[in-house]
Amino acid sequence: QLPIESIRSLSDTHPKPPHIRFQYGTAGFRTLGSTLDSVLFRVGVIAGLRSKKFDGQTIGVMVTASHNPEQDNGVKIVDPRGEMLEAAWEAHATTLSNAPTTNDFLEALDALVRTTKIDLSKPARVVYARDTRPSGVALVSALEDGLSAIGAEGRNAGVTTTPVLHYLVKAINTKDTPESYGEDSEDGYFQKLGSAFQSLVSGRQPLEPLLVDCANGVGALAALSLSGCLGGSLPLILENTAIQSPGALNNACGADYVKTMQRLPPSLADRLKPGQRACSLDGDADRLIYYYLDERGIFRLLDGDKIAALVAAFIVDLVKSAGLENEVKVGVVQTAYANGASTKYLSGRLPVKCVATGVKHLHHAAEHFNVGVYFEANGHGTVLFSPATQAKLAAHQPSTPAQSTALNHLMNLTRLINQTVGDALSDMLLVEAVLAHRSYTGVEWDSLYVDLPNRLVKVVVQDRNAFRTENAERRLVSPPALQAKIDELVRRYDGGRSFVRPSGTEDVVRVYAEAVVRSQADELAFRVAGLVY
Ligand code: 16G
Ligand code: ZN
Repeated sequence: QLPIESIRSLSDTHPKPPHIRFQYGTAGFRTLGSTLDSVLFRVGVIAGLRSKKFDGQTIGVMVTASHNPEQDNGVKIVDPRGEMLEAAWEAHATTLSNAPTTNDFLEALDALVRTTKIDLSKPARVVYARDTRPSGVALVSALEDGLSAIGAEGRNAGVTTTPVLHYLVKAINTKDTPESYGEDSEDGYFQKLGSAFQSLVSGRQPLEPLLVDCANGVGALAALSLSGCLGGSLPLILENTAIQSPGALNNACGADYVKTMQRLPPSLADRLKPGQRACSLDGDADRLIYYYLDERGIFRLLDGDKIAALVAAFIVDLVKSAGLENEVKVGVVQTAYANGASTKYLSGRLPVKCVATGVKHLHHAAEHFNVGVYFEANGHGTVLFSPATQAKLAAHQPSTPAQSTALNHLMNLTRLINQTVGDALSDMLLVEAVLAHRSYTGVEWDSLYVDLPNRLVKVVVQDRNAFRTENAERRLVSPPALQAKIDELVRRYDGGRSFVRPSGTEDVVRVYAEAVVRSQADELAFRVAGLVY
């Protein structure tokens, strides 16, 4: 039986605001922080039920709105293996969050318990965390009310990054098993990353200091803890660490700013010396974008596509050096936003798959490779080593010292890389390890291929749901005839490519265009936008 009375009395203190429709989208619930109280309460109850469904395994809840402005907030649920919530439950979460009254909520809960056959006598455990947003404090206490309403045992992981929370979920659920993922604490995680990194770079030329733009968010705290676990192997210069300054979060800084504006955060202007590497995290430290200034002081972007190219080529080489090239196949997953030049570079070397936008699509596609490298152009991504591949690495008998070294590096990569979800800080160490091995500066990394100029514009339309896509969002099926007009335009541009898709996080339609020449990419984007409008 559901604890109806305890849910009822607590739910009444977290009423759903009328006239707002919530949706569990690509990145969970996300909107103005001040409207989310009832959602957090209900997510607490849902997470408790989800845990019961998994026989008391721990479920995660992360309170964050990532790169969004400071006044926004959001929440997402993490499944027992540290992965994003299963799609069917996204729909349940949406339904439950929109029940107008406590009675409706109770009825919907009852229906959920029956249709998904939840055994209510099972225990429930939930670990939760938040980013540095001021609205997070009250939202966490609404979440805690939800947990106590359903009788779930809560563990507060405090203020930390999204990927740390994902890690914790997996570490807690594998604790004391042969698959143990590591110590279930933030410190345990950073120690694990730090020791894997130090093994990977030992004996190499020491790395030049790296400038890290922390977006004035939780990444500042995490990067500080991490740097304490690197044993001086990588000096970090932390910038934009003002987590207490109202309005500073993600404001004119951070990975999303750098990628969309294609420019340096103004706060770094006097900080970055030509040739020096820098990177930006986003507000919950799951996105990473690199950049540098060339010798003329011109800003050069090294985005998720460049990270994928750098990392995939490195892993392919290690696999070959370890004598495993016939047994371990490396593949790459991208989205339509991947720069055409990156797709060309990669597909000449290994299998490349294109999927719809959103981490869960990339993650699932990457699971089909022995080693799946996935990065969105915006800097979200990681590398997955399949369980069979990890077993193969562990069992492989190298026949030369060179094979043994390469094998060791691969094993350290499996420890360095967060297998649950992309982590800006783990990805940063991965990039730095590869640069150290290749003796690359930003310039050499950048020259793997030359980005095609591109432009992203958003268009406010009457109804973005009228825009439906196929072929991994690369073509529109509706509105009718629009795709034919886009094709007709694209044909007129040298190296032209353009596509239109509805945003999953904002009430807009996005238009992407690229071409061989900057002015042509801009023109194509604006002309396609004109067709959409
Ligand atoms: C969300 C997704 C991100 C995607 C972005 C696209 C997750 C955790 N995050 O932030 O991967 O790139 O949405 O936004 O899946 P859009 O649909 O508004 O273009
Ligand atoms: Zn993020």
